[in-house]
Amino acid sequence: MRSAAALPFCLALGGCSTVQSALSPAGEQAAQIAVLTWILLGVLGGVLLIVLGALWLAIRGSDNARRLLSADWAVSIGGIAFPAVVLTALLAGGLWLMRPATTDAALTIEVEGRQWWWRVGYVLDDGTRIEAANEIRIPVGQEVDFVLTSSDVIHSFWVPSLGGKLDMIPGRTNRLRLKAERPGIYRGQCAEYCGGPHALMAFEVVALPEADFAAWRQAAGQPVSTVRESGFDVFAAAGCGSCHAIAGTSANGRVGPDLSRVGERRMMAAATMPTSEENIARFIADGQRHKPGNLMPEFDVLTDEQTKTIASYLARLK
Ligand code: HEC
Ligand SMILES: [Cu+2]
Repeated sequence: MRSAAALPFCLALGGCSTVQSALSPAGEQAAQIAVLTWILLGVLGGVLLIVLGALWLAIRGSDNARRLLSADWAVSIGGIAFPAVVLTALLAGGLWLMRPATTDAALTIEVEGRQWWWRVGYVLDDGTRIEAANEIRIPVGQEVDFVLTSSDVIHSFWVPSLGGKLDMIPGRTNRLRLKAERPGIYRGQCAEYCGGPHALMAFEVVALPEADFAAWRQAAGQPVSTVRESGFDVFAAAGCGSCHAIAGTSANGRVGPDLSRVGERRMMAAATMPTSEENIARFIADGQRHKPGNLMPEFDVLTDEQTKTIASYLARLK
């Protein structure tokens, strides 16, 4: 009996790992939410105790206590003034804690929710863009403005360790400011059911020390050097370029993730498996088994040799 009662607590504690937890904030915005959570829990816990105490008095208390409890002034204070003051204070405190930013952040990153992955576009100071997918790199200690859109249905962008969640609504542009206080990998996921493999629609935010981020940004602004290597012709002949783009080549499809630097991303297929030559080959030949319902057709018509050649080419794009 006792162990059965403990079960819900154990399940709840299972959510307290640090990669994806609103209770282990790694940034300013997430810290505000965590503070608000603890304040609400504390104040409302106190109110619950007071109410339970009054209830106990009303049932078990002496006649005197019960008469006191039902006096007009007790009802006015306890039933009207007290809730009005407490709720107003909580609302005001919450609004103040979560006040929106008034200045523009130094870095803007566009994220578009798609069934069932994330298009990522970095807008650089000189106006150029870096295209990516499913992995968002940000500099530690700097505020970043996320510009959130959707190309199909409603998705929701949520990185619990960094901040609140915000819906991505077709036809609308929403903005969310986040800042990571320490380097690390923070997991995010779609928080609005969007059909099919919605549960397999995650992503990672990689927070890099400022110098590392600057170096990556510099490198990522240029087409990768391996694009002329063998493998691209097989990729092109298979028709992959109609859905995928690789910077500096004739592949310029926009239906699927940009593959310009797919080999450098930690995870693929919306953070459902680590990026590797083997996993890329597996996804090409058997992607529907790995992620049922995803919008990339299986290419089981390719020979093993062709699949391997393409996978090895893509894995080297970094
Ligand atoms: C009809 C459009 C289409 C074609 C053709 C297509 N893909 Fe895709 N591809 C997609 C979509 C959509 C996804 C995203 C799947 C997901 O994660 O839900 C994807 C995902 C991928 C990924 C994972 C990328 C990442 O960063 O997560 C790789 C690798 C890939 N495709 C390689 C290929 C190769 C190689 C070919 C040719 C043999 C190909 N694709 C042909 C639509 C396509
Ligand atoms: Cu979703």
